[in-house]
Amino acid sequence: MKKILTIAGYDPSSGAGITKDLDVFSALGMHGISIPTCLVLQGPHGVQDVYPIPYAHFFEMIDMAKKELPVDGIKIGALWNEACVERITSFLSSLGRIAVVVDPVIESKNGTRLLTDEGLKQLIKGIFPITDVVTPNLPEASLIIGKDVKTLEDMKVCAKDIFDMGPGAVVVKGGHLAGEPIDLFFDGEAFTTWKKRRIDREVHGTGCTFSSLIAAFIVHGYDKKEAFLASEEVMEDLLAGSYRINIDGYFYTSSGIFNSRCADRWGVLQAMKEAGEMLCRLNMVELIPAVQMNMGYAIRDAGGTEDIAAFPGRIFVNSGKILIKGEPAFGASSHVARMILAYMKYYPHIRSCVSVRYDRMIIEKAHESTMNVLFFDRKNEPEQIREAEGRSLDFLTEEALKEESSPPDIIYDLGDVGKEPIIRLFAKDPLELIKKMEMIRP
Ligand code: PXL
Repeated sequence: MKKILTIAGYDPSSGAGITKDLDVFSALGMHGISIPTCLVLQGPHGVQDVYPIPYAHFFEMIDMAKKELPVDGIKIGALWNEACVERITSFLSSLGRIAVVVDPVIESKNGTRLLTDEGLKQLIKGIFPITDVVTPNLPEASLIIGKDVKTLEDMKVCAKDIFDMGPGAVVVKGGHLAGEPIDLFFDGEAFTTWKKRRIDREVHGTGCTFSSLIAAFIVHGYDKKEAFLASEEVMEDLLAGSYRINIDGYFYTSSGIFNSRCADRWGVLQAMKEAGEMLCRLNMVELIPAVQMNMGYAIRDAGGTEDIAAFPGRIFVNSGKILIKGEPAFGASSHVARMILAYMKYYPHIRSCVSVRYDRMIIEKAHESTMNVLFFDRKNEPEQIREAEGRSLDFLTEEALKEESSPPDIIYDLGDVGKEPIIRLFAKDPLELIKKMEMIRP
C-alpha cells in the first residue's frame, strides 16, 4: 500500500483541507496520513475564523511523522504562517527524494487569509525548489509573481516565472479567467492546456482536491504531465457529481460517488440475475412476446443506455420453457433502455421495465388490479422520428408521460405495420416487475 501525507488546514465541512485530501487518497487506493496546520471554522457559507494548531503540537506531529511514518509522497496545502513553513522546509529537506505537490493556498474563497505574507515568501524560497508540481490559481499566481495574471498569455509568462523559482512543473489554474476557463501546465519544456467546462456552481475545495489528485497520481508512477491530465479528467467527473450538503451554500464533491456507482452497478446486476431466475422458475411463457422479451434495470442517475443492464440474449420460450441466454450486462438493450431513460426523466425512482406480449385479457387484468394503464398510438409519431430506428419509443413514452400525473404501471401500444403490439411494464426494480407480471398473467 502506498502511503501519502497531507499537511494542510482542517475544514470540518470536508470541502477542502486534510479531510478532503484523505478522501482523494483513499479513492486512489492509498493510505492517507494527515497533519493539520490550522483549524478553519467554516461550513457551506465560507470561512468564519482560523485557529492555528499550537506550534509545539504541530512540531511534535512533524517529528513523529519523520520518525515513524515513512511516506511515498506529500501534498502541502494551507500552511498558516512562516513558522509552519520553516518547519516543513527542514522536514522535507531531511527526506529522500519523494513526490511533493504544493497547492499554494493563500486565502479562502471569501477572502480569509490562510497564509501570511512572510509565510508566502518562505514558501517560495524554501519549499518551491524541492517541489515537483505547484498549483496556483490566478489570484495566488498574481501574489506569487507580484503582478496581475488575467489572460492565457499572462498565465504562460507567469508559469515560466514560477518555474524559475525551482519547482519541477507548474499548473496555473484558469478557473478565474474572464472567458473560457483553461488550466495551463508547464514543465520547463512545453505548455499543455486543458479546457474546462464552466459549471454554474460554486464548488468548495476544488484546489485541494485537484492538487491531491496530482500528488496521488505521481505517487502511482505517472509522470507530471500525465498526472495533470489524469487529475483533470477525474475532476470533471467529481464536479459533474457535485452536490449541496445543506439547502444553499457551496457545492461539495466526494470520491464516494465512484464507490457508490460501483456498488450500484453491482446491485443492479445482482437484482437482474435474481429476477431472471424467478422468471424461469415461474415460467410465465404466456407473457413472452413473439419478438422475445427483455428486461432492463438502470443505476441511479443513469445518463445513457450504457447505465442500464439487460439480458443480451433476450428472454424467450423453448419447448414450453422460459430460457435466458447469457448473464445480464450493461448496455445490452436499446429499446427497453431508451424507454427507461425517457420514463426516469419524469419518475427517477422507477428504473426497471420489461416488454410483455400484448393481449386484451392482460390489459383487462391490469385494470382489475387497479394498475395505472397508459396507451400510446404509434400512428402519432412524426415521420422523421419513425425513420430514426429506436428513437420512436422514447418519444412516444415521453409524450404519454407528459399528460400523466401519476406514474403508469403499464404503457402499451397496438403496433403498426410490421410492428408487434407490446405492453411495457414499469417498476422500481426487477423484483417488483415480477410481482406485477404475476398480477397480469392471464
Ligand atoms: O480552498 C482553500 C482552502 C484550503 N484549505 C482549507 C480551507 C480552504 C478554504 O476554505 O478551508 C483548510
